[in-house]
Amino acid sequence: PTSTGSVPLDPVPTVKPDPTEYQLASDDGKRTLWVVFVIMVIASVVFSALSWSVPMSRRLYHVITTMITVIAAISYFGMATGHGVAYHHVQVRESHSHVPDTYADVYREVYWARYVDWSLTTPLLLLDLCLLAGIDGGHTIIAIAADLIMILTGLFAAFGTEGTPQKWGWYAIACIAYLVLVWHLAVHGNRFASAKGSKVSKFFGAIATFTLILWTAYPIVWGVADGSRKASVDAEIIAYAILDVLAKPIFGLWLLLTHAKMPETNVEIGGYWAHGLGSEG
Ligand code: RET
Repeated sequence: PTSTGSVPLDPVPTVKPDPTEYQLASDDGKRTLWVVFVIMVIASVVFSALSWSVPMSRRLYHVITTMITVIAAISYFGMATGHGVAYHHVQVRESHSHVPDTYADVYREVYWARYVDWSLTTPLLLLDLCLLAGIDGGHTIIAIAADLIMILTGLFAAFGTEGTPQKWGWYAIACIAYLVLVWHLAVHGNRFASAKGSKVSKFFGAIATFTLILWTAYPIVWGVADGSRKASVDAEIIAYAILDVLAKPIFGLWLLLTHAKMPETNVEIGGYWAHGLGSEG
């Protein structure tokens, strides 16, 4: 029987590592990456089409939300064509019944393109939510800063060396940053959204809850796949694919369609920023 686990720092294994093995995406994983690429392209086209009939003064959510799916499409194109992936050395312990444990030299595909995507798209998703609730600039910037710390330290965790404090240390720091973000969104979001009236407040409560549930699934998938390596690379690709489609195209569609029929959600920005030269409405 074999089991996987992290390598203890001490004692150093005396048994020679087994020959090199790889944990790679199969055709299922690669096909999934292509499917999500196509979904993100379609979502980008739909979101920009939805913005055509909307005057610039009410188009801010469309612009931000289209950027989110465009960035995701670019990232998925990269991953589907084999870019944005590194082979990270992960030693896997193999226990045997009568002989000492051996340590297989395993290299696993880690898609760092995700973190580039997330570092750009999660601040934009937060911006959508902060604008919806009407959260002030200071609290919005804190939430976005915590979000950036979460994604960057999550990237460091993904490339942390097993058996050292690196991996789970960075993961813990990322989780603390996530809690800061959740705190800002929940506490300040509800406070500001109530000031915008019961309609906006109810909608914000629903879409923010949807977001928090989805976002909390990411560190869980990470823990099972990148952290303890219990999930295959394919399973990881498929899990993130489902979450990404819900967190970007579905989230975006919900936001834009609700915005269209609920004028109270509009972001009150005056002057040139909102109205341009005035000719677009
Ligand atoms: C990591 C690992 C470290 C701990 C935490 C994480 C959280 C990631 C999140 C990602 C959200 C991504 C979204 C993508 C858009 O489609 C980096 C996985 C807390 C919350 C919403």
